[in-house]
Amino acid sequence: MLKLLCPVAGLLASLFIFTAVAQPAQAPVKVGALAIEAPWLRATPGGAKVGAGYLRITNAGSEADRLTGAAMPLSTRGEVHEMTMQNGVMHMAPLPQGLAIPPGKTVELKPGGYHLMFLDLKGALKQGDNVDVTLTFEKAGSVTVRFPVEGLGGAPRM
Ligand SMILES: [Cu+2]
Repeated sequence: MLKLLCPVAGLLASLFIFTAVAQPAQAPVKVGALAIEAPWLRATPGGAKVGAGYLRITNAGSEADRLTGAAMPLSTRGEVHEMTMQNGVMHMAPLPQGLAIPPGKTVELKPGGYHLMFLDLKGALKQGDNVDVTLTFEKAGSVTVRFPVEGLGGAPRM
Protein backbone atom coordinates (compact mmCIF):
# COMPACT_ATOMS: atom_id res chain seq x y z
CA MET A 1 0.00 0.00 0.00
CA LEU A 2 2.75 2.43 0.97
CA LYS A 3 4.71 1.55 -2.16
CA LEU A 4 1.71 2.53 -4.26
CA LEU A 5 1.02 5.77 -2.43
CA CYS A 6 4.54 7.13 -2.36
CA PRO A 7 5.00 7.64 -6.13
CA VAL A 8 1.61 9.34 -6.28
CA ALA A 9 2.53 11.64 -3.42
CA GLY A 10 5.83 12.42 -5.13
CA LEU A 11 4.07 13.22 -8.38
CA LEU A 12 1.57 15.46 -6.63
CA ALA A 13 4.39 17.25 -4.84
CA SER A 14 6.25 17.91 -8.10
CA LEU A 15 3.06 19.12 -9.77
CA PHE A 16 2.53 21.51 -6.92
CA ILE A 17 6.07 22.87 -7.21
CA PHE A 18 5.67 23.24 -10.97
CA THR A 19 2.42 25.17 -10.51
CA ALA A 20 4.00 27.49 -7.96
CA VAL A 21 6.98 28.25 -10.22
CA ALA A 22 4.80 28.74 -13.30
CA GLN A 23 2.88 31.65 -11.81
CA PRO A 24 3.92 34.72 -13.81
CA ALA A 25 3.92 37.32 -11.05
CA GLN A 26 3.62 37.31 -7.31
CA ALA A 27 0.67 38.89 -5.57
CA PRO A 28 1.18 42.44 -4.28
CA VAL A 29 2.97 42.61 -0.94
CA LYS A 30 1.11 44.87 1.49
CA VAL A 31 2.54 46.89 4.32
CA GLY A 32 0.25 49.40 6.01
CA ALA A 33 -1.57 51.32 3.28
CA LEU A 34 1.08 50.45 0.69
CA ALA A 35 1.07 47.70 -1.94
CA ILE A 36 4.32 46.63 -3.62
CA GLU A 37 4.20 45.01 -7.05
CA ALA A 38 6.47 43.85 -9.87
CA PRO A 39 9.75 43.85 -7.90
CA TRP A 40 12.89 42.83 -9.82
CA LEU A 41 16.64 43.19 -9.69
CA ARG A 42 18.87 43.57 -12.71
CA ALA A 43 21.47 40.80 -13.05
CA THR A 44 25.03 42.06 -12.57
CA PRO A 45 28.02 41.14 -14.73
CA GLY A 46 30.91 39.43 -12.94
CA GLY A 47 32.79 41.67 -10.55
CA ALA A 48 30.20 44.46 -10.56
CA LYS A 49 30.01 46.23 -7.21
CA VAL A 50 26.67 47.92 -7.78
CA GLY A 51 23.21 46.51 -8.48
CA ALA A 52 19.85 48.09 -9.25
CA GLY A 53 16.31 47.18 -8.24
CA TYR A 54 12.89 48.24 -9.45
CA LEU A 55 9.29 47.98 -8.22
CA ARG A 56 5.93 49.68 -8.16
CA ILE A 57 4.44 51.12 -4.96
CA THR A 58 0.79 52.12 -4.58
CA ASN A 59 -0.41 54.16 -1.61
CA ALA A 60 -4.08 53.36 -0.93
CA GLY A 61 -4.09 55.43 2.27
CA SER A 62 -4.90 59.07 2.94
CA GLU A 63 -1.43 60.07 4.18
CA ALA A 64 1.80 60.50 2.26
CA ASP A 65 4.61 58.07 2.97
CA ARG A 66 8.26 57.84 1.96
CA LEU A 67 10.51 55.02 0.83
CA THR A 68 13.63 55.76 2.83
CA GLY A 69 15.81 52.68 2.46
CA ALA A 70 16.45 49.23 1.03
CA ALA A 71 18.71 46.42 2.20
CA MET A 72 19.78 42.97 1.03
CA PRO A 73 22.26 40.46 2.49
CA LEU A 74 24.68 40.78 -0.48
CA SER A 75 25.09 44.54 -0.10
CA THR A 76 26.36 46.64 2.77
CA ARG A 77 24.41 49.70 1.64
CA GLY A 78 21.12 50.23 -0.18
CA GLU A 79 19.96 53.65 -1.39
CA VAL A 80 16.98 55.17 -3.19
CA HIS A 81 18.20 57.02 -6.29
CA GLU A 82 16.79 59.40 -8.85
CA MET A 83 18.01 60.04 -12.38
CA THR A 84 18.33 63.59 -13.63
CA MET A 85 19.42 65.11 -16.91
CA GLN A 86 22.19 67.71 -16.57
CA ASN A 87 23.58 69.32 -19.71
CA GLY A 88 22.38 66.36 -21.75
CA VAL A 89 24.03 63.80 -19.49
CA MET A 90 22.17 61.40 -17.22
CA HIS A 91 23.23 61.55 -13.60
CA MET A 92 21.97 59.65 -10.61
CA ALA A 93 21.99 60.63 -6.98
CA PRO A 94 20.57 59.41 -3.69
CA LEU A 95 17.36 61.04 -2.50
CA PRO A 96 18.34 62.37 0.95
CA GLN A 97 14.71 62.59 2.10
CA GLY A 98 13.68 59.33 0.44
CA LEU A 99 11.09 58.91 -2.30
CA ALA A 100 7.64 60.40 -1.65
CA ILE A 101 4.67 58.04 -2.14
CA PRO A 102 1.67 60.42 -2.24
CA PRO A 103 -1.75 59.19 -1.05
CA GLY A 104 -3.86 57.63 -3.82
CA LYS A 105 -0.86 57.46 -6.16
CA THR A 106 1.35 54.77 -7.68
CA VAL A 107 5.07 55.47 -7.91
CA GLU A 108 7.16 53.38 -10.25
CA LEU A 109 10.87 52.69 -9.88
CA LYS A 110 12.06 51.69 -13.35
CA PRO A 111 15.13 51.79 -15.61
CA GLY A 112 15.95 55.40 -16.47
CA GLY A 113 14.04 56.73 -13.46
CA TYR A 114 13.87 56.18 -9.73
CA HIS A 115 15.59 52.98 -8.63
CA LEU A 116 17.05 51.13 -5.69
CA MET A 117 20.84 51.06 -5.72
CA PHE A 118 22.79 48.41 -3.85
CA LEU A 119 26.43 49.31 -3.21
CA ASP A 120 29.48 47.22 -2.31
CA LEU A 121 28.00 43.97 -3.64
CA LYS A 122 29.74 40.93 -2.19
CA GLY A 123 28.63 38.69 -5.06
CA ALA A 124 26.84 38.71 -8.41
CA LEU A 125 23.07 39.00 -8.80
CA LYS A 126 22.36 36.01 -11.05
CA GLN A 127 19.43 35.72 -13.41
CA GLY A 128 16.86 33.30 -12.02
CA ASP A 129 17.82 33.89 -8.39
CA ASN A 130 15.41 35.35 -5.87
CA VAL A 131 16.74 37.85 -3.37
CA ASP A 132 14.99 39.05 -0.24
CA VAL A 133 15.07 42.83 -0.07
CA THR A 134 13.92 44.72 3.01
CA LEU A 135 12.27 48.02 2.17
CA THR A 136 11.86 50.72 4.82
CA PHE A 137 9.10 53.31 4.74
CA GLU A 138 8.81 56.33 6.99
CA LYS A 139 5.26 55.53 8.18
CA ALA A 140 4.43 51.98 7.05
CA GLY A 141 7.64 50.55 8.54
CA SER A 142 9.73 47.73 7.08
CA VAL A 143 8.73 44.86 4.82
CA THR A 144 10.76 42.11 3.17
CA VAL A 145 9.90 41.43 -0.47
CA ARG A 146 11.25 38.67 -2.73
CA PHE A 147 12.90 40.21 -5.79
CA PRO A 148 13.51 37.92 -8.79
CA VAL A 149 16.72 38.64 -10.71
CA GLU A 150 16.10 39.37 -14.39
CA GLY A 151 18.57 39.32 -17.29
CA LEU A 152 21.09 42.05 -18.00
CA GLY A 153 18.75 43.40 -20.68
CA GLY A 154 16.27 43.70 -17.85
CA ALA A 155 12.76 43.53 -19.28
CA PRO A 156 10.54 43.50 -16.21
CA ARG A 157 7.66 41.03 -15.99
CA MET A 158 4.32 42.79 -15.81
CU1 LIG B 1 21.69 54.67 -8.80
